[in-house]
Amino acid sequence: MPTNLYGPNDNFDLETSHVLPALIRKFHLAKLASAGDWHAIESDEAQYGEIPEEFMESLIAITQANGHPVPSDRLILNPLILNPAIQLWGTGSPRREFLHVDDLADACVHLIDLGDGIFTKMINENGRPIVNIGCGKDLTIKELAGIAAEVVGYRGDTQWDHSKPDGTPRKLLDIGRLLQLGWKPRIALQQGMKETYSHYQRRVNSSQLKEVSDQAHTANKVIAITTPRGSRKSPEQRVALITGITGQDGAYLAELLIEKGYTVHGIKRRASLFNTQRVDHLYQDPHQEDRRFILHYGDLTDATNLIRIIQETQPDEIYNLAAQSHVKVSFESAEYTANADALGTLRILEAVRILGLEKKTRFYQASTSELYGKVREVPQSERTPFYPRSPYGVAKLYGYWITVNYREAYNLFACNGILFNHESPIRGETFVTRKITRAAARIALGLQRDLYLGNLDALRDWGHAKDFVRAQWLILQQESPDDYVIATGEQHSVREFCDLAFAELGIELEWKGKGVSEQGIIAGIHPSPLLEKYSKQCRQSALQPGQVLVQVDPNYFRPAEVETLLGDPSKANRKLDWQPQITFNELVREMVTYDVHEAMRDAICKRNGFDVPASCEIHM
Ligand code: NDP
Ligand code: GDR
Repeated sequence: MPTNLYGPNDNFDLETSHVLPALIRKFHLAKLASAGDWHAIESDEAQYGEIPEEFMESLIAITQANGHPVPSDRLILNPLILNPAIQLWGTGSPRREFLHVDDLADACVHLIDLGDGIFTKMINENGRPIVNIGCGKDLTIKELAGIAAEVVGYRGDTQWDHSKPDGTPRKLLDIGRLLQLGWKPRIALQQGMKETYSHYQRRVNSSQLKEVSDQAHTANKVIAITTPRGSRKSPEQRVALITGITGQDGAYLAELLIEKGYTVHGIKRRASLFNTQRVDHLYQDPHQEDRRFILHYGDLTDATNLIRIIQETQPDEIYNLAAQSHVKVSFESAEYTANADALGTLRILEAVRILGLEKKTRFYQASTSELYGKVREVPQSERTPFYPRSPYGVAKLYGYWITVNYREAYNLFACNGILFNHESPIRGETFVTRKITRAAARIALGLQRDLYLGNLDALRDWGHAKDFVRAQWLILQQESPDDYVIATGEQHSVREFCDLAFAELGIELEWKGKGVSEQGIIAGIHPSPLLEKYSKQCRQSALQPGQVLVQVDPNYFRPAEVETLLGDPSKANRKLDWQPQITFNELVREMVTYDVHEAMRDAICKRNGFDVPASCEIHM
């Protein structure tokens, strides 16, 4: 019964070999890469089989780190090549015993020579004529790697890839019987490995000679390189899939990608109404040829549907924007929020894996500043610990980590954008900014009496959604997958947002009272260029100083509040070259202007006798 064997003519194929020959070949190739000897690497590949893509990337990185050029057909813009270290599997802690094959042969001859008498005696003693053949000593895989590196002469870095399984912790045969029978191993491990390595090199060299003599073969030699990640298509050839395309970010992102030439597929939930207002301007008739905007019915809670859509569309980039995105609602629909926001993310990642698209498809996860919740430091960066404060935040925490996990476990190009609040004229009406700008416009035009809000002290880092979707795209265009904070680095309170929004309409607010009794009262009415534009069509409402416009309703408080959020976008500034282009004041002005248009339409209808029913939206 032999232990683990090694020796010349072992299997050196990196996908299927045992650990010892794998270590020899890995260190040998890494040594060649350190010396920039790509001719030898190619000969090695021809002799011992294709070098797996991941390992090839390490070789390219080692070559570059040592200041040597990489052959142009190998030059790939792959993010992983940034790591010039040899990856070894597992933790290195399992223990194994190794025996040189020549020792095995020697032991077998020794046993055969012993004659039948000895074996008959053995059977009589315990009925099992089995002799374990090993060297009787084990060592850790880490120690083995140390010997292999020394034997081969590789002096560069190695890293242990803990995502690969270790297997059985220890394997060591009891060779007491073999020793009793008078045989001892002869070949020390280091010596046996040296001999194995010499043999390994001789085989490559002889195949090299053969190669040189075969002119035709040399001229036509094609070495397979699998570099799906490195060779990216031009934007015009790319296909993107956006979940949550009917939402604020989905609409802006679809617009941006179509502008860049992408074909954009979007997943839309089935509803009894169209619910496509935000993307109607992108609509293309299904009968039109070469459509670049295509919607599919789907839902993040339906795995089979997601698999089918991803299979049909074969996306180069997936942007997972779909979510139950309202923090307050998540306290009321906590389970649904977890299903859509947490498991929904997992379902998409799994679909990519099931369909074998790990190398083709890049994945963006809409992570959020709500992960920081009860903030551990100010401002919050990629290194700030998370402390979510709502079922939404907790569900998104799962989404964040499963994205990181799939990146690490399956080498997926999967990234998190940790986005701070971003708003726009098409922001959902129940988020505080839009609630304020919409109410301000309607109050100014006499369509609404006042506005009820929750926590006026809440501080947020508010940016414009247009700037933020640009960051989402940039994150997927980098050489390597990573996570980024996207924020403006500027903070305002809900109260300040109100001041600015009403001021756009010539309404100066002052705040009186404390806590739930605080009120926003008209301190003065000033000319508003925005309203004056419409003065011919619609009379400005008769607002008076002293009138209460904003009040606090505790129903809008959250069971657990995120009081303050302020992002540190320096990594995105540096690595993505991303900066917001729209200021806070411009954002508020754009939102108020849009809502004045909307309110004006209602006001004109009302004045001309048409019904303008109030929205039934449950206010949050
Ligand atoms: P919206 O609420 O405007 O849009 C959410 C989108 O997700 C909508 O298209 C919605 O469809 C869709 N959706 C919801 N549930 C499901 C489901 N079960 N299956 C399929 N689609 C679903 O969000 P935003 O555009 O503002 O945000 C986009 C993403 O970014 C979200 O994941 C959000 O959590 C996250 N985020 C947003 C920030 C912000 O400030 N805006 C900041 C940080 C993160 P429907 O139209 O049918 O409702
Ligand atoms: P947020 O956005 O919870 O930060 O989540 P929202 O606009 O709902 O609240 C911002 C802050 O304002 C306070 N607030 C009110 N909020 C609402 N909605 N309605 C009110 O009347 C009101 N009064 C005060 C809130 O308490 C809160 O402190 C948004 C969503 O887009 C998430 O999907 C996203 O992940 C985060 O931003 C970053």
